[in-house]
Amino acid sequence: MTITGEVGDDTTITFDELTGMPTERRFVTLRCVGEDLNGEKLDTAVWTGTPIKPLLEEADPEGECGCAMLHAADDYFVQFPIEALEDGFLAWGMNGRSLPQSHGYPVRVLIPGHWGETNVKWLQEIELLNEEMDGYWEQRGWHGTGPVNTVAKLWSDTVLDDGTIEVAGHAYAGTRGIERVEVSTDGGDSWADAELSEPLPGDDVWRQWRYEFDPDGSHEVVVRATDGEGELQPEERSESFPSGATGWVSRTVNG
Ligand SMILES: Nc1nc2c(c(=O)[nH]1)N[C@H]1C(S)=C(S)[C@@H](COP(=O)(O)O)O[C@H]1N2
Ligand SMILES: [Mo]
Repeated sequence: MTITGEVGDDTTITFDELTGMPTERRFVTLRCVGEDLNGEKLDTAVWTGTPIKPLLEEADPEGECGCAMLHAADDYFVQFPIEALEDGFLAWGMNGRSLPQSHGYPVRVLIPGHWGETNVKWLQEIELLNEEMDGYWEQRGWHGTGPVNTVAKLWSDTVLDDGTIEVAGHAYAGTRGIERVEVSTDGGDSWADAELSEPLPGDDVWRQWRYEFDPDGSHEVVVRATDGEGELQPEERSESFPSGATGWVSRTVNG
């Protein structure tokens, strides 16, 4: 891969050089801006790689916009602030194995807390720019380079042996983290706290939640998260286009 454009020094880094750099393992969650509110384009892996910052510092960015365009082997490109890139990670391993082809082999970028599209797979070039330009999805009207929206997903409802119902899912708010998940079993009139999993180590990870209740006929179950800054997930519904779905997930559950 190369670091080019508005830099003091054009830099080329080979795969051997990259994997010889100080190695870290990080849990990181990714979420696609284009997914439905309760969609499943949200998942977590433990990635092996190295921080981008030392490489950037060596290249010595000089551009005026404070922004960079990342280019990939499939002609994909995305642009966002160097500030976000600096916190990024170059990954060549995933879940203890080499990075699968479909997830970006030989190397991909992971940008903490930003939408999936910034996490460039099959990375070839980091180009420092003088002025902002649209990336592949931004040319098509999306606004998917910034921080993710907060979401609590309702991914399972199970009737337990004693007739109790367990509802469960994942909640994610990027680097803001998840502080609380609340569940309503009466369409949003009253709320109770869900049980949360221990946070995974890492600054950009989801959390699992679960909640049990005794059913009484049909229930409109609604779920909402509060992020680590104390901000409640907004109730107002919007489609994923252009800047990610919003609203509270709800589902009818019968006892
Ligand atoms: N090179 C390249 N990187 C890419 C993309 C792509 O099409 N090409 N898609 C992006 C989008 S939109 C998302 S949501 C994530 C998905 O990552 P995953 O395939 O590892 O789940 O990769 C991002 N990186
Ligand atoms: Mo995406």
